[in-house]
Amino acid sequence: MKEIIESIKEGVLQGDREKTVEFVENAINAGISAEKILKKGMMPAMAEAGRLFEEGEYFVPELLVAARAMQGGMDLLKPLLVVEDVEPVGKVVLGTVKGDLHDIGKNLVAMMLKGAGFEVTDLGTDVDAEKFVEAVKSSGAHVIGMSALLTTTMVNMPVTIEALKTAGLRDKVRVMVGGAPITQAYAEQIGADGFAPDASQAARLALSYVS
Ligand code: B12
Repeated sequence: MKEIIESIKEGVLQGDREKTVEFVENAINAGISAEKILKKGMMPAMAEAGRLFEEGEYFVPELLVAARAMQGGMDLLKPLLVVEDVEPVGKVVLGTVKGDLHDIGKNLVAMMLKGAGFEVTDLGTDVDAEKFVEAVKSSGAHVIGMSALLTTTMVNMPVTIEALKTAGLRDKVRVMVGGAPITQAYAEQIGADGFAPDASQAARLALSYVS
């Protein structure tokens, strides 16, 4: 099993989408759980890509192909993590904030939320405050989740919270935030309801809002 997981890591780090997909298929066929493949294989690989980027060994193109390989593997895992055709436990509007194009973490959060039984409206990346507000209005969401990976874009989280207040929706929806630069302290500072450091804890947090 260790070898299969290592091969997945290599596939992502080399940005080889085809190989990554093949290795993930092998892992699934070998009976390794989707959660384990994600947590032990793909997520550490992306963290390693980040480290190599920080050290100047990887550049944006390497990150892009690694992200594409990761997405290829995630597409295979999605149906295994998501519960279909059950009454949703609640509705979540999710997006990466304005100016920010990072979506791997947000996509994982979406998967885990769906796996926990939520109906998720995924607004994608580069989502401005107005779009979040409109989606909350039209979907009647119980929870809104904002993701930011850049210190320059995390400041758009409080902008959305202000827009929710202006629209008279702040009391109707719980706001949770996450992404690499986000902390519990930052969540409190901007008046969000909660923060989670990873996708499984994000799902647990959202469940705590609807139970
Ligand atoms: C992959 C990547 C990219 C890819 C993104 C591809 C994609 N489709 O997402 C590309 C190449 C496009 C990219 C571009 C850029 N990037 Co970049 N990127 C990364 C990298 C290596 C990994 C991010 C990632 O996917 N991590 C894996 C996922 C699983 O983790 P995660 O996102 O943190 O998500 C988890 C949790 O945070 C949490 N979570 C996430 N969202 C949410 C939401 C909620 C509601 C909750 C509760 C929880 C939650 O759960 C997730 C799953 O467990 C990071 C380095 C790093 N260590 O983070 C840099 C990094 C974020 N990038 C960085 C930079 C500088 C850039 C660029 C500006 C580079 C450039 N010069 O062009 C551009 C900006 C583009 C833009 N406008 O957004 C910097 C940011 C520095 C900073 N402090 O602001 C980092 C930290 C690298 C570095 N050390 O310099 N990047």
